[in-house]
Amino acid sequence: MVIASKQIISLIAGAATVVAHGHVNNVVINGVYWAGYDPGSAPYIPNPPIVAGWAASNLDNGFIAPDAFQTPDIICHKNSTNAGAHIPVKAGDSISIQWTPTWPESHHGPVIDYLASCGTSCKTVDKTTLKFFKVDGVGYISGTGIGTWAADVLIQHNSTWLVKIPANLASGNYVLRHEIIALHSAGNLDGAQSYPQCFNLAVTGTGTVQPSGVLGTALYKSTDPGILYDLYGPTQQSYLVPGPTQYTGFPSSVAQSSSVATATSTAIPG
Ligand SMILES: *[C@@H]1O[C@H](CO)[C@@H](O)[C@H](O)[C@H]1NC(C)=O
Ligand SMILES: *[C@@H]1O[C@H](CO)[C@@H](O)[C@H](O)[C@H]1NC(C)=O
Ligand SMILES: [Cu+2]
Repeated sequence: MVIASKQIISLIAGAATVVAHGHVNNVVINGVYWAGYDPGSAPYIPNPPIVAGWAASNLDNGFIAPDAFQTPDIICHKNSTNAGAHIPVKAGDSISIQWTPTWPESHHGPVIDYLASCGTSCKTVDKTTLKFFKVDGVGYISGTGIGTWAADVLIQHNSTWLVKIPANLASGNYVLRHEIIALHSAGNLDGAQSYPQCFNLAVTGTGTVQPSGVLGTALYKSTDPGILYDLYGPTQQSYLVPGPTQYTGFPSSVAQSSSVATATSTAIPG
């Protein structure tokens, strides 16, 4: 009985902390809603839904700090494990990635999307072998003072970010690594906050491009100019989105808009 009541207490504590920061709740593709992994409930229920979002131990909706950027936690969040299902998507489709409401206004920073080929299966691929290439990366956008950042635009669009799967991307299985980096404390070494979230996609199409990428553990260093960055300084215009250079044959970010889901689907196991 003692153990049972402790479990209840930790469950309540877990639920209570889920208000801060955030995680991706769902994606919407062509009006269809696909659930993500819910770190606030999945660990506590016997048979959590099999979703395309990777499982991770970010129970507090927290972040990866720069001192862990060379560890596997930066790949798809803390102790992440492969999603057991995937979402079919056509090259050229846009994916509306919706975070839990509401991304905190103080957490200005870039929004970055990567893809990595899984080869045969994203369900079984070893995450430490995934090589990520950048699909888009938006940082400072406009305005004086702190100005408007990609994360602010995400808030303006119902906590969603629209990413386009390049039309010329080769078909195959990919992990989509979507990430917000919050810069409110990034002026201090180890002060930036990375919130990576991964989804498995099966991309169909006639494209042929499959850029080479870099390992997740090699994406960033704690001293990169886009990571160690004073958000309260005078030079936002010169902000450099961190990570490898984007493949030039891909469109960069697309115009943002919120997506309204008109149907719901469940991810395909495997
Ligand atoms: C991740 O796994 C390690 C090793 O099992 C464990 O010590 C640590 O507490 C885990 N982290 C979280 C956030 O659950
Ligand atoms: C914002 O997202 C929520 C959750 O998906 C949805 O219920 C609501 O209709 C959306 N609002 C707008 C204005 O799109
Ligand atoms: Cu936060």
